Order: sequence, then structure tokens, then C-alpha cells
Amino acid sequence: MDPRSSCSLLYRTCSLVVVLCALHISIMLVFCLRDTGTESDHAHRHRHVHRIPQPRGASVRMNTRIATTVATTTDQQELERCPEVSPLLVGAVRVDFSQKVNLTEVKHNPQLSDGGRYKPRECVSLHKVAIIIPFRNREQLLEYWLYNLHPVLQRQQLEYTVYVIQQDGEDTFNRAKLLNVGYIEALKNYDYECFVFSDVYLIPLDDRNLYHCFKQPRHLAVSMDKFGYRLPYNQYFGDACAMSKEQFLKINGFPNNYWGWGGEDDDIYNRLSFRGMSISRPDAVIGRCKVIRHERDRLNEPNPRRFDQIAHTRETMDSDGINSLSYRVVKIEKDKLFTRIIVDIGKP
Ligand code: BGN
Repeated sequence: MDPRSSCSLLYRTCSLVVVLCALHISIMLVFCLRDTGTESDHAHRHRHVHRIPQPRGASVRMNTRIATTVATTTDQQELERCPEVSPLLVGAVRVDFSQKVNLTEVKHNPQLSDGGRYKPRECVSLHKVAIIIPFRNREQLLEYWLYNLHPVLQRQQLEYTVYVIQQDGEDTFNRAKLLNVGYIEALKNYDYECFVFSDVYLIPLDDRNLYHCFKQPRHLAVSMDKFGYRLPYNQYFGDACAMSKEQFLKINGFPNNYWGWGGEDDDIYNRLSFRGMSISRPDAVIGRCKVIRHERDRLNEPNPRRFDQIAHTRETMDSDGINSLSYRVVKIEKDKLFTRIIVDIGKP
């Protein structure tokens, strides 16, 4: 073969190889760029759906499977703190005690676990509250309370458990001692920072009446229908209040020796004032509450000793309280909406 024509053939073959290589590289580049765009888009959309911040230091070019895992893990571990004011509050709420309530819907809530424990799904609650209800023979009132209060507490974005402390036997009722028992028993379950003590017949009429703790002990039942929507007297601290662990311990808890109706709430008020604390309250509109009508329990007659007892709070409060409490747990039952603790607290 003529050496010139063989040179030209070699030259053409090499040119073809170079063109083919360039074509191959271009096609690869196009596919690469398209894939990168799709992946980061997908990862971004995925993060948006889970509403979590983008993980720090994570590359945008992670593949879809990794993105899902990171998003799910972060979702559980890095849930944001709830805001100071819950966006779920609606203000005034209507209550109706004329018909029997159906608790099915209240129970059908995936965020509620047995024993009446609730944790918001959307954020980490700022308030871990044990709700303590002193109780005996008031099943229907309890149903109304659970029906009305669970939704309110949930809109307030509280992490809470409802404890119903039921006095066993037929001896005279002792509200304050049952509240002390509730404090101790709740702390056996969980490290609560805040305790709300509420009578079972009391229903708030506004969900801005916040069932959590404040810098000062909080009185919640400030504007009740039974008192014409005002305080019966300035020092009134009855029906429902909230106290932090620290506030509660500062007054040695509640008195154990008020058997029967009346006076124990005044004793608690005295304790707070002797320890230099003042009372915090919502205003008279937000603090509106309704009492579910009920008969006075025959085993809760007015305590004849109460006048004398409240005159001596200063001398008795250091030895009568959470430091002198004794009782025996008879039974603990876990309902979907509350934990019932039946206790023997003795007799007068
Ligand atoms: C008060 C009671 C409170 C009760 C309120 C409202 C007493 C102590 C002797 C004066 N105090 O009179 O316990 O919560 O009424 O009903 O009885």
C-alpha cells in the first residue's frame, strides 16, 4: 500500500475515535447533570414534607434513600420546642351538661397513651404537667370533665397525665390529703415539673386559661358561675390551682388534717403567704369557669374544726404536710383517659 494513503486512513480512524469519545462524554455529562437535579429536588421536597430543618453538614447530593432515613430520624430527635403561646387556642368554649357525653372520639387519639398520658405530636411541650383530681363517687362528673378538658389541655400543647385519686372506703372525705397523695404518686411515674390540682366538677370556659405553672402559684378558678363570675373573696384559692414542684415543696405541700368540707384551700393560701409567695391569676374573662351541678356528698359534711385550724396554719404547716403524709395504695387502674389510684388515707 502506498504509504501516503495508509497515513490518511490512520488519520481518519483516529479522528473518528476522538469524535466518538467526545460524543460519549457529552451524553454522560447530560445524564449526570439531570440526575443531580432530580435527587436534590427530591431530597428538598422530602424535607419540606417532614418540616424539619436541613441536617447540618449533609450534602445536597445524597441519594433518595439516605435522605429519607435522615429525615425520619431527625423528625423524632429534633422536634422543635412548642411556642410560648399555642397557635391552637380558640378562646371561649361552649360546654353543655344537659346530655350524657360520648367519650369514643376523645379516646380515639393516637397521641394519647394508656393512663391518660398525652404528648403533642407537633412539637416538644414546654410544660410537663400532672393533673390531679381528688375523687369519690362522681363517675358522671368525671366523664364530663374528661370530655371537656382533654381537648383544652391538648390545644394548650401540654404534655400531661390525668390522675384521679380516689378515696377508698366510707370515711369522711379529705380533699387536701388526696391532693398530696396525687403529687407523690404522679412523681413515681414521671418527673413532672408542674402540678394542677382540680376538682372534678370544674370546667374552664376559655382555653386561654392555661393549666400550667407560672412564676407564682396560679389560681385557675377565678371567675366561677356559682359566685356570679367573680372571686368570692380576694384570698380565695379553691377549686383549681397550679403549682410547680418548687412552690409546692416550699409550703410543705397541703395539710392532711382537714376532714370534711371547707377550710383546706384557705390553709393552702395561708401557707403560700407565710412563705412570701403571691398568687397569679388569669383575668376575669379568660378565667371564667362553670361548675357541673352536683349534690354535696353526705360523707363530706362541713368540717367543724376548720375555723380553728386555719387560725393556726403558721404553727402547723411545717409538721403537717407532704413530710408527714401516710397512706396505702389499694389499686391502680389505667383507663385510656386517666389513671385511677384508689387509696386508703385513714380516717379523722
Ligand atoms: C369558704 C371556705 C372555703 C370554700 C369557700 C367557697 C371556710 C373556712 C372558714 C372561714 N372556707 O368559706 O373552703 O372553698 O368558702 O365555697 O369554710
